[in-house]
Amino acid sequence: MSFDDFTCKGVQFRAKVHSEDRLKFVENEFEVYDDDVYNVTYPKSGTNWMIEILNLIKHDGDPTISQTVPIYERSPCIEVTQAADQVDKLTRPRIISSHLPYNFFPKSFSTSKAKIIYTMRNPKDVIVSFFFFRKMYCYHKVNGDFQKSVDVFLEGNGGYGSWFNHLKGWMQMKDDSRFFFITYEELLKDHRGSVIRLCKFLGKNLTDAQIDSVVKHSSFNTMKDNKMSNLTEMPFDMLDQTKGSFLRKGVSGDWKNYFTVAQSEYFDRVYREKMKDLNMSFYCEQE
Ligand code: PPS
Repeated sequence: MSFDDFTCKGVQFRAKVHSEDRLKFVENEFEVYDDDVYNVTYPKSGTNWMIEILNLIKHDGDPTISQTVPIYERSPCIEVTQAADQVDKLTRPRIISSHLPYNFFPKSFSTSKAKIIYTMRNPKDVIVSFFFFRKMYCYHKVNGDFQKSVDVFLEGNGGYGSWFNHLKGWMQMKDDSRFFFITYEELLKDHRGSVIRLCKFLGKNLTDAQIDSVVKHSSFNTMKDNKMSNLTEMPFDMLDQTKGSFLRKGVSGDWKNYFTVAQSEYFDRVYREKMKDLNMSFYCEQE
């Protein structure tokens, strides 16, 4: 735990970007609109990729907004203190991101018709992505080697708490018609098919050409070249671009390059134990 972390309902948050007041406001007072779309993820699971896709779908494949408005303003994180104004300025239908666990989400969602898209990623790749992100993220430097990243993850001591609790919490919504579940690995394997499924869920009828445009402008290389999407415009004292790239590799299975056999076997044992009560299997487990 770093000096500026705090705990709320047993989950760790960062004082630089979170506050108890904002968390309480979001949970108890934030007004969810029926046409809202929530992009929910555990961090490093494809949040920004989904922001890009959803905004392109909203604008029928037109990339103008993607090329002119920073990605964190297009779909700000509802719980981030500094993003409160940006959330208030969103045009409808609002596309709002969140890493919040299920039991922190706005209570007014329960009686709304709003939609939630939950993206899951192979947790071993989440750990690798985090490991490299922490090197450039100045607000929360975790000193330590890769083993430390694995330990923090498995103990649930990082920001937003336990990955396992996050997934299990949100899976309570799996049979709700307002809930769409997808994995990062499915997006990678069938980008276009995933966009079509998302359009169907959102009730958007796009032409083939418009779908092609969504896919093209949300591809890894296009996003990496787009300064409105690659986070190079973030303040340097927050994201040190000399220490890495936010759009780092964008692949699945990169964990094989960093986990030792022993780390992987240990991870698998803990994973099986922690997931046994969920009784579900996930596509990304095969990657
Ligand atoms: S954050 O900080 O929690 O909001 O990060 P998040 O956006 O959830 O995850 C960052 C990882 O997503 C990858 N990414 C992509 N992969 C494939 N295609 C596209 N278009 C794409 N956009 C972002 C990004 O590269 C990070 O993964 P790694 O493994 O570090 O490359």
